[in-house]
Amino acid sequence: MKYELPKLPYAYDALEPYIDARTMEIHYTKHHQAYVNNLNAALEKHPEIADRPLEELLGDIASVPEDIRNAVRNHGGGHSNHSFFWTIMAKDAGKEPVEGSPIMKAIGSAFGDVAKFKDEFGKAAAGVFGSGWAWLVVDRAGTLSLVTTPNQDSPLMNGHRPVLGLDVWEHAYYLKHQSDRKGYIGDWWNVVNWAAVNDHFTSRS
Ligand code: MN3
Repeated sequence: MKYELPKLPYAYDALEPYIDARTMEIHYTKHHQAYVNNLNAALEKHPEIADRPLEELLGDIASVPEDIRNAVRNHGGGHSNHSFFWTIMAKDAGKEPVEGSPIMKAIGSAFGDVAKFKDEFGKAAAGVFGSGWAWLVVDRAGTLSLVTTPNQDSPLMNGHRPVLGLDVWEHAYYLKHQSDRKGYIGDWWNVVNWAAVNDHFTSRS
């Protein structure tokens, strides 16, 4: 089985003016495609694991043959992270979770309120040194937790189920925001698809 780019659920310009069309196009057709291609190339060397779900490989990375372990970690993680990332953004997304929704209640319990959560998440995302991701996850204890991962490491590697995630690699924002990562983070909240985030939170995989 070969991995393929998932269909982008909106046009490249759908997230304007917060995320520009050129960045979306390059991010999806070049960066994400490269992760897919490199993941497929790695798995070709070990057809005996090629049919195991990617989530399972990332969740038990030590079980991946050593000669392709880093490739699966980096490119499998990249494919998994980006496939997730596209789903939690949308055109004309609501700027706040629906009042009374499960995700809003859980954020309230864990962080106080949505404004405090956004502040903490934004600080975590801004504080990632170099390239990586900020995540809201359901941790092993079943509670909401804020984590960051370096490079393309997947939260699945730590037994965390992602609910919300933000790519803070420069390739995600440099054309529009240059070195202003905080400006990118602030803009990004305008395109967060809270209905999808709620779906990720309430689905039990
Ligand atoms: Mn990226």
